[in-house]
Amino acid sequence: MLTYEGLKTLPKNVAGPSYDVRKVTSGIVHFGVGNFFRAHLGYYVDRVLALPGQEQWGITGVGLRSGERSEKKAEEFRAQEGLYSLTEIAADGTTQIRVMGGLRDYLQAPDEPEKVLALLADKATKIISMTITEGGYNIDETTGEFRLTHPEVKEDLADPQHPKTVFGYVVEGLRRRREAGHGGLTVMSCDNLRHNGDVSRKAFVGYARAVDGELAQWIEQNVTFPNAMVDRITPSVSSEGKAKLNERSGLDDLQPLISEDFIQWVIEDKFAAGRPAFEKVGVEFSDQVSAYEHAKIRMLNSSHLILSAAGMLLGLKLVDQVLAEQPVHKFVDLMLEKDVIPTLKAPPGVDLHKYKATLLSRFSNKAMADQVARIASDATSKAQVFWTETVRAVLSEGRDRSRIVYCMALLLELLRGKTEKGETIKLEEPFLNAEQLKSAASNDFKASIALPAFDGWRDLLTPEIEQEIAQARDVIRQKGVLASLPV
Ligand code: CS2
Repeated sequence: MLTYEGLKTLPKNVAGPSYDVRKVTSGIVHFGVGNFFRAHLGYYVDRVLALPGQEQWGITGVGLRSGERSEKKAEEFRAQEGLYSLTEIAADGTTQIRVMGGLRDYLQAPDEPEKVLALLADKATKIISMTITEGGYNIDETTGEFRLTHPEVKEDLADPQHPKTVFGYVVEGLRRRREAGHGGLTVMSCDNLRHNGDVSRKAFVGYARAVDGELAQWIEQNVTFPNAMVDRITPSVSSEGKAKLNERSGLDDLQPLISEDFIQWVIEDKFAAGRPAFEKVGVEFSDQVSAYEHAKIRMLNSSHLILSAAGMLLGLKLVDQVLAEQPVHKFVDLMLEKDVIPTLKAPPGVDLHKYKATLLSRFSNKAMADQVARIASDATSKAQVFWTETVRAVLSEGRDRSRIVYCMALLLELLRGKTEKGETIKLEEPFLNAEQLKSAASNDFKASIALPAFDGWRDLLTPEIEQEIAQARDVIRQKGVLASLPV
């Protein structure tokens, strides 16, 4: 097992923290300690901690879920005193392995809620960060408002001092902070959302307003919500994957991690209570973040979703395998060239055609073995976040809509939950209820097109377009994905 003591005798091919991990204190509280967070914010924080005078920027992770899996994860983090190894893998298969030391504590909120709230209110906490997934912000795409009717939000609103949701925790923590006179801080979203900071503000202030109008106002005045674009492909790690990573590193790590060697973070420099010296470790500060966010989400994440829907139907497991299918490669390329790039504003100094080429080569990295199922999970929320702007632009500008119509049909087929060969797909759709899942699986086109996946552009769906989607879906069923792609 990986421990402080073990850091003294790491295998030769593994780099360890060059700073004294025990001197690091917690200045960041992070909700949602998944693999992406550990390979992205966790990576940057580890790099920052190696610089002088940064030891106050360690991270305390918070898990909100109860249950066996979450308990096990918490136990493993604690057993390893927050240490974990990251294997970065380049397209040619070369690797770099490093033990990360930024995660200084881990709290299981359902077991120790008061500890979490006290930490959020603590003067030393300067940043509350989160990776709570695209659908996790509880925003109604049609009205753009925070949903106060969500059952768990309703429960928190009925007893705001004993929260369960991230909104309840953060807002109650901020209430205590204000009462203690500890001032505001930064709430920093690390999720793939367009304007993730603005969306967070809407969500947290929306919740706060329902608790206490004055508190909501205090938050608006004292808390900042920087927008950011985050990027690093981080596959899931199965138990076999863990064994392989440990074999390669020579470590006995309970939570080893793999990612590509590419990493990018562009963020607004709006930190209410100070921040780590991120600019010294490769983070880009910009006041034009939205152009980066849009390019990344509309190009990388949107084509990822197409690849994963096609891959699931084809019964393929890995992203590089799907892209190796020529019609799929061609379709994604065409979609980016003809539908996305012409309707997208390039970030300063970025050539979108080159950006596209880099993405396609990142997706083809065999050594990563990135999973189709990972990306296809929560496709309903992802489509709303990743596809909306492109679909809206294509439909409202009267451009050739054959490809986006096909994408919608592909998504409907994925949500039906059957591969081309009729095998059952285990859907992971945490934001669909039983009735919606039933509609998705049915052959009832009207019921499936009513699913929230299409909410971002529902107002633009004419009966004619709906008919085209229904037809495209029939063609996928008759001919299969590869023969039906409009390329
Ligand atoms: C993926 C992302 O889950 C998904 O939908 O597209 O996790 C993707 O790997 C990251 O955003 C890359 O930065």
